[in-house]
Amino acid sequence: MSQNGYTLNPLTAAKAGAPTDFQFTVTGPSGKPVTDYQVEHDKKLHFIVVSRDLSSFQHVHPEMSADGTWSVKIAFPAAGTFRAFADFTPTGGQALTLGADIQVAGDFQPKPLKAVSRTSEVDGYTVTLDGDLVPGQSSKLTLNVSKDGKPVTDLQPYLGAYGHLVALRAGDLAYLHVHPDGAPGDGKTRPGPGITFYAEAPSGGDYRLFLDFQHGGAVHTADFTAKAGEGTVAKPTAKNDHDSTPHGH
Ligand SMILES: [Cu+2]
Repeated sequence: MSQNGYTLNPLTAAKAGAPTDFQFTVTGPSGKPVTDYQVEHDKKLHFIVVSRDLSSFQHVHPEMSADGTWSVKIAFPAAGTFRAFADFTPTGGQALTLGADIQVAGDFQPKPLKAVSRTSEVDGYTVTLDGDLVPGQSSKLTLNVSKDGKPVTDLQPYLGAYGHLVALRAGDLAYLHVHPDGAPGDGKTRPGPGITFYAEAPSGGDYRLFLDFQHGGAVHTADFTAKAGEGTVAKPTAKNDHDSTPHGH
């Protein structure tokens, strides 16, 4: 929750159920709330709230008042522990992602992690995942969007991109660094069906991927569970009988 002198401070006691006004500040090295931010992907601050069991995901854009207090309507769907991530760049500083846990009182029934899958169905769309997370290095992931069996080729720009991907490690919710490949209007990035990213998985293991994309005037969120290391083939340690077979590196 603290890095480079910047700290995320939740101010609201969260409750399960109806949307509530959730407030927080980001304090800077001076100890005062930060009020000057650089715009990244059309917004000064991106706020991501997930349940610790990774079954619930929200990506929202709070409004800041003049004193640096951020507010956003959030519904916590059930009791449990949630993690909030604030993704921002203070003016003149480095990009930061700060995280804080939010406790929501009540009976808590953790859900098991969704099974590993390359397909996600959301709002009548089918999204498939090509590519593999590779432990310890950047790897290319392409998400292909289709509807009614046809590739979607008129995705709408949302926050300066055709898609936004958030990737979290199951178990500790480590937040991965993800870069989009290209941007709308750059002359080479097409509005679907494929949306390409480069993601860095810090280790092997299970990850949850959440893709926000816009089509038909609405934002949709597809989710996947992916295993880092799956699909990579171990280097043979000895000469074998299949030297003509290419290995998947
Ligand atoms: Cu955002």
